[in-house]
Amino acid sequence: MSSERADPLVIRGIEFLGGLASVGGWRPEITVPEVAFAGRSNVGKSSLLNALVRRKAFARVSRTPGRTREINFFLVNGAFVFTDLPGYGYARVSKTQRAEWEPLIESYLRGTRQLRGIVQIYDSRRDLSPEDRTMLGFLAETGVPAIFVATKVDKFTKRTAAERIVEIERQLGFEEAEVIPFSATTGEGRDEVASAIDQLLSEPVSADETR
Ligand SMILES: Nc1nc2c(ncn2[C@@H]2O[C@H](COP(=O)(O)OP(=O)(O)O)[C@@H](O)[C@H]2O)c(=O)[nH]1
Ligand SMILES: [Mg+2]
Repeated sequence: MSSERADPLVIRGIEFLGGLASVGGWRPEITVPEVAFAGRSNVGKSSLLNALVRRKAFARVSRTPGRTREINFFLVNGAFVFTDLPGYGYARVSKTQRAEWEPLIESYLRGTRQLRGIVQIYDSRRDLSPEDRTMLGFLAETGVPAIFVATKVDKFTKRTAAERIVEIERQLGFEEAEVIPFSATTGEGRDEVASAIDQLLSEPVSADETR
C-alpha cells in the first residue's frame, strides 16, 4: 500500500488535437468537457501545465513557433480537453497581434458550450495587468467559472507569499475570490490546482447553456 495521497488528476494519455488561430477558424469538433488555461506571457502557464500533466511532449507543442498565438487543444485521457490560451501582454508583441488576442479569446469564452471553467494564472510578484482585467470582465459576462492561481511563490518567504496572495485576492475585487499559491519549482499547490480542476470537470453542466 502506498502512503502517498491519491493524485486527484491522474493523466494516462494526452493527444494534441490542433490549434485555433482566428475567430471562426477550425477547432476540434469534439465536445467533451473543456478547461482552459489563461495568463499573461511568462506567467508560468506552461510550467503549471507541465506540473499537472507531467508529459514532456505536451510542453513541446506549446513552445512550437506559430502555436504560441493560437488556442491549442489537448485531449486528456480521451475524456476531457485542456485548452492552452495564448499568453497576453507581451511587450514585444505587435499591435496587430494584440488586437487579435481579445476577439479570439472572447469568442472562445462565449462560444464554447462545453467549457467547464478556466484556470486563470497570475504571477505572484506582479499586480493585475489591463489584460488580466479584460479577462475578468469576460469571465463575469459569460459566467464561466474560474480557478485562480498565483505562480512563483517560491520567490518569496512564506509570509511575503501569503501577503501577495491576499493582495491579488483584493485586486480581483470579489469577496469569494480564492487564489491558490503555486510553485512549479517546489510543486507547492499542484494537488490543490489538480483537485479544483477535477471538481470543475465533475460538476454537472449548468442548466444555462445560453452563453
Ligand atoms: N521560480 C519559479 N520560476 C518559474 C515558475 N514557473 C515558471 N517559472 C519560470 O518563469 C519563466 C516562464 O515560464 P513559462 O512556464 O514558460 O511561462 P509561460 O510563458 O506563461 O508559459 C521560465 O523561466 C520559468 O522557468 C515557478 O513556479 N517558480
Ligand atoms: Mg508557455
